[in-house]
Amino acid sequence: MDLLLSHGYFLAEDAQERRVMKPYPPLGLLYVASHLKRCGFSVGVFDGTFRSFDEFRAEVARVRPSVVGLYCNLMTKRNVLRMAAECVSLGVRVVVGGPEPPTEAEEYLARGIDAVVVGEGEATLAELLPLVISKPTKRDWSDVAGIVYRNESDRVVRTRPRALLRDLDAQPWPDREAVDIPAYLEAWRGAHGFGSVSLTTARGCPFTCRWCSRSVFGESHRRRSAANVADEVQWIVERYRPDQLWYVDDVFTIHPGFVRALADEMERRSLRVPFECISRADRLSEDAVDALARLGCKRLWIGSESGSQRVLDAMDRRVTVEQVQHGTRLLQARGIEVGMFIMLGYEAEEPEDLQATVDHLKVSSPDVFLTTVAYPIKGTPYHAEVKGRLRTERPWEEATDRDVTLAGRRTPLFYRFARQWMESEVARDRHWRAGRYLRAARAATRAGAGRLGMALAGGQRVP
Ligand code: B12
Ligand code: SF4
Repeated sequence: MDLLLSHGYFLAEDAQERRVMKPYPPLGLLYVASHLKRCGFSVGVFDGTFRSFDEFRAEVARVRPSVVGLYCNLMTKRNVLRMAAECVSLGVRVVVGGPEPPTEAEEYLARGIDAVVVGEGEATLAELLPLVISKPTKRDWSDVAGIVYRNESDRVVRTRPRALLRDLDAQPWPDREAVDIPAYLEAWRGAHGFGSVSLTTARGCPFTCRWCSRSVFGESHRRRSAANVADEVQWIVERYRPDQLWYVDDVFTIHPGFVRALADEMERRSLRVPFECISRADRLSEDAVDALARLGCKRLWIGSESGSQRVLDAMDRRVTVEQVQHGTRLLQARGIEVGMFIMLGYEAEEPEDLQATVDHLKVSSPDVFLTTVAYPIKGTPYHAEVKGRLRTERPWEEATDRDVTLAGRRTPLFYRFARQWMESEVARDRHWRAGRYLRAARAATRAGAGRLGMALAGGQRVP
């Protein structure tokens, strides 16, 4: 086998993800697999989602591929480094890609990894693989765009950037047959009563939110044609019979004309599959929302982030609180549920901004919202801004960007209380308005405890 592709996500090891139980296979890895197969390479996929690290080790020892290729994001870094070390000890070459490694390529190379792929993996691996396989020790890979590697003199070389794929329709669909999609659907159905399959209609986002990682696609935006997407949906439905889809696009309605064209194309084929997607409130015109409803959109997630315009502007979100509230009304009026992502703890956020967020959540009344505390991801403007204040006690191999704290920011304990207050206070308001007074009283108690905790922990700062 020329290449065994894998990733560092083992569901059994992740208590949080098991609670959520909404697993998807990594689409990017499957895109790389289908592209390379089409180029004539023999490619295997070890999908660790429902398997273990030991099974990965046994698979590599059994198959002895020429190269192992690992997808890595900030959460899976620890496992990916363990997997790479295992391959290196077995004498198997390792190449890594995905959003995380390019930002600290030298660290990965220092651990025996042969090359870090920067950006899209398809064309780069097709060029790099034959060199790694046939001339593993004669390392002059400087002609291969989009990699970082150590040359024969042990010098780290970063080659010129790889041009992005121009025609997404010309790419094969992700190689879903290389993984066990029915097992994913079963996991979903066991936990939620319905099963979901993911796909994407586009790559990249041209917006510039300061905390968002765009290490793979930069600020590009390219999309597939509506007919090509509808062909894939039709195939997924016939092959796997999912109950819903998830379009993983960064901003699904970025181009309202596309959503309209996709709705027309699907109607022509009498295809209507419920789905979830993510978008921005400023890309939700009446027209776009009509098309979403025609397509069968069940829930749209908005990156609302904050109810304070000051904080949104500091994030460079380029959206107003009113746009979020207006978009939410439009969607709910068409029977589409709204989910919101809320971020606490961004730079310069004060308790009055948190209050503004609670007020905003009460006014807009999303069907569901998820809170997270801001963490600076390497390679983003936010990370560059606060770099000097990052603190972590773990060695590089073990620390993810989520383990760092920020000197001068309120403590993690404060944000634990703030999330409790925010979630309970919004729940209290909702129960009260629905006449569920007992539940409102219980939520009020939890909200009060959160408020008290915030007051007690609010004076402390991370040293
Ligand atoms: C869908 C998604 C999820 C889903 C599903 C993940 C999955 N298994 O597919 C869920 C909700 C579970 C998720 C969770 C998280 N996610 Co997420 N997610 C995404 C999202 C929106 C789309 C991923 C995708 O399919 N992209 C499309 C494919 C085509 O792109 P790609 O995966 O990058 O693949 C290309 C290249 O990376 C490369 N490549 C891929 N694999 C390989 C392998 C090799 C060997 C090589 C050489 C190259 C290569 O080639 C591919 C094709 O060109 C991205 C944003 C984005 N636009 O990519 C964020 C993103 C990947 N997520 C991110 C984050 C932070 C998370 C979480 C940590 C959030 C959290 N909960 O705290 C968790 C981590 C969970 C985990 N244990 O892994 C960040 C990663 C940042 C970073 N530096 O690591 C991103 C980039 C969002 C962002 N802009 O900040 N996520
Ligand atoms: S957060 Fe969303 S809109 Fe902002 S840059 Fe990232 S993908 Fe684009």
